[in-house]
Amino acid sequence: MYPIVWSKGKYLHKDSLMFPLEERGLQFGDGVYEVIRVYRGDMYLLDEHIDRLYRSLESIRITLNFTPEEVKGALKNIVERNKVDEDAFIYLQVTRGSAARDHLFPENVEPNIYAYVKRKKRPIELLEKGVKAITLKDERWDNCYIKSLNLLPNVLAKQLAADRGAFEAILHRDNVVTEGSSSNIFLVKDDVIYTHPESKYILSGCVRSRVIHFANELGINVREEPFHVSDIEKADEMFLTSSTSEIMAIVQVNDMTIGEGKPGEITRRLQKEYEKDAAIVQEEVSR
Ligand code: DCS
Repeated sequence: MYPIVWSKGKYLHKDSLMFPLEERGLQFGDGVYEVIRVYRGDMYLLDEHIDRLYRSLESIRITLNFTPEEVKGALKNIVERNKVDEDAFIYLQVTRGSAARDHLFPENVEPNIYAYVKRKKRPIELLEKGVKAITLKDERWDNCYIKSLNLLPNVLAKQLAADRGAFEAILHRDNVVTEGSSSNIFLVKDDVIYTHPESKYILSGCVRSRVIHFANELGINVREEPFHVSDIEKADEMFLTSSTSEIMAIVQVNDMTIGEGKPGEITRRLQKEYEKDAAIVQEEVSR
């Protein structure tokens, strides 16, 4: 982790940032967060992430005492002050604040906010080869559009996937694929891309929206329509998207091979668009 972090208007050394035991994020998961990708020191899709942060905050009735511009400025400052010039991500978290433990909202308590930057290389090998996924019942609550700190079902799903040698768990409600444990899921059939529509059952991914934009630019048909677990066996291609995984082909689901077992044509075209859009320098990509 880079040493300079930002919290509540102050720039501090990471080891000097302290929160009391009675903190709403720690005790109730009463807060929201964002993970923002940084490529060679440039934040990618920053406005989209900050817009979503404020939507999440509004939906759980937290009023942040910083404007979106102030938060963006603070993030730019930690990138600059830490002289971040390589691939990294920013973790940004807001909670309802520090107060004696009580389920009710505390009065006159200001939210806790902090952000740090951490080095993270692109997952080049996985991007080139694709990953395996499993299907799993979506056991989360009904408000998955909120980027809430309550990630227990997501953590358990991701771990179960890893236990079975897979990278991601594809979640489904009544056999309708919603999203991954930490990604959005897409299926390609007959040159049409399908993904779950924006609704309260998925997190509206910043990369998801960008992929839909890329597909439109490339003249590839996108249908934001639900698809079923049973459609997976007929898929030509599948991929997942997230700020840390970018656009990653899913080449196996449970025991089924998807397409030819390697990233398909449409997935690769979208990956190229992503690299252009994020101004990823070419020598980093050995493809
Ligand atoms: N769905 C869920 C449940 C997620 O947790 C994420 C990202 C996404 C979709 C994709 O959203 P973005 O395209 O905006 O990243 N999860 C972040 C996380 O917790 N770690 O890395 C990314």
